[in-house]
Amino acid sequence: MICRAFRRLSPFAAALALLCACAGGAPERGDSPLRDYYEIFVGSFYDGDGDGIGDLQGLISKLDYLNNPKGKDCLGVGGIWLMPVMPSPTYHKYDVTDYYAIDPSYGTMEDFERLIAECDKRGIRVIIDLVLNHTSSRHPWFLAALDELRSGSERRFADYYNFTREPAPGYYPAPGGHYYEAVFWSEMPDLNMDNENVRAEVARIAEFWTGKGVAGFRLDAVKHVYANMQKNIDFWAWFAAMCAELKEDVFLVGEVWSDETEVLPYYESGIALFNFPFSGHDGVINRYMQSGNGEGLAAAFERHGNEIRLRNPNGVDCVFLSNHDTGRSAGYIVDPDKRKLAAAIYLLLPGCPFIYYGEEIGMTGSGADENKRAAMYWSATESAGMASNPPGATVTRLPAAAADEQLADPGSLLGYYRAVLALKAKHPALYGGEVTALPLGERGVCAYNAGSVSVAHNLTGAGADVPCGELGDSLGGYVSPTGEAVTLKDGRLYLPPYASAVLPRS
Ligand SMILES: [Ca+2]
Repeated sequence: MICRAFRRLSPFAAALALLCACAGGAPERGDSPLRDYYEIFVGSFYDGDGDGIGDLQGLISKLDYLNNPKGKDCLGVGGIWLMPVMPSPTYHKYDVTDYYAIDPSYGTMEDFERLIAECDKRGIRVIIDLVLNHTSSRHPWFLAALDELRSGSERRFADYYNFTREPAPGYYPAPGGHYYEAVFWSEMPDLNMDNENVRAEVARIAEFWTGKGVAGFRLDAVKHVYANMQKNIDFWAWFAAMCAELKEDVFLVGEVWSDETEVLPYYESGIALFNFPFSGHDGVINRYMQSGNGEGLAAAFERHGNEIRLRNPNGVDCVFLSNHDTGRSAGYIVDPDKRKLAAAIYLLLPGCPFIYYGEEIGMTGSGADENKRAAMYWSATESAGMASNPPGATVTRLPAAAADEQLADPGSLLGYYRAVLALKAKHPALYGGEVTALPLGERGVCAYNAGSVSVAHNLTGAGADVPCGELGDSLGGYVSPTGEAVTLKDGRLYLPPYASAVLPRS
């Protein structure tokens, strides 16, 4: 198993190794597929044409907020993940009716091409959501399949899906005494990936979008393609190898919404995985942060990284606090200083962190999914461009200040995100480093080495004074929620409450 994993390096890791070899050192962020990503629900982000639904034109007009060539008044991310943009009957679009088009409410393919070009100018890579486990029940393939079953004609599209003659859990009635598999919902019939024609369709879809200039894909429902884990891993290994042929440094990140024992094996496929076990209210980051156990957190980082590398030496950890299914962290982290600390903790962790839109300004949203996908709160005074909430959204507690106000305030949560990302950009080794915990004899301090740099966070509300021997002997920058300075003097590092520091190692 492990031998096979070593042969099967992730495609972008192979490209990264090449970059390192050419440059003779750590890769610059400008070339590396490893970067900070920002997850966007297009329908709630920014409305460019005034119909209340966010769209691609609107997103383009807000790209300078995400990153701009001058680095002025922007968050400073290097990549975006667009939740599904293909035509779909639902507001969330996780059930596709056409894999080769843009949903009309979001715009046109020309808008998408312009988005890619505008992102290129800003050094932003675009990955899009790819929903391959199932289609919409209104997809022409499924409609044709039902026709075939109804008429008893030769099966072509009926073999694109999983039809049986016996009822079973997760199966729904179809014509001619058949039942079809739909794991999530009756309107999301599961595709039959054992059918070579379906795999050929999948390959064509990947080729189409990489041809449009996307940097890669966020892969939906990774563990649901087959009921068997090994068959899933083999499928995604096939998919990753196929995509690497299309684009050498393609970035693929999969959703396995589960605990560590189920997430980690998928690294053998070569794709990156979202770090669900570290996310959310009950996740590793929040639990250790709330209990002030910095040493425990550093040990957890080291252990998780080691577990990933056992499956794939170049596996990439995609850590996050929240996503469109889980509710943002401001809903469970109340203390404003701890919100800032949480930001520093996940953004400075090696790999590719993902920021869910609105997380950076402290938006919340809980309960129904629609609440978690509410309109981005751009301004309290300027309503132009702000989208309507998705139909069905009920309660949305907005942050104390809107994005425009926070952009002008370095002391805001957004100001802190910008400072952390700017600090990280100065130390590109942080994107690819291997975490080694550095216990300093102070329980509240999370300290680790990541290649040629070290990171130290103070998880407590009291200042921490620690020996810096193992960390490094110079200060590469810091962030501090209280504004009090981090200092390094006479071999001791002083970290104010909830502050974080980066130290290059000579
Ligand atoms: Ca619109």
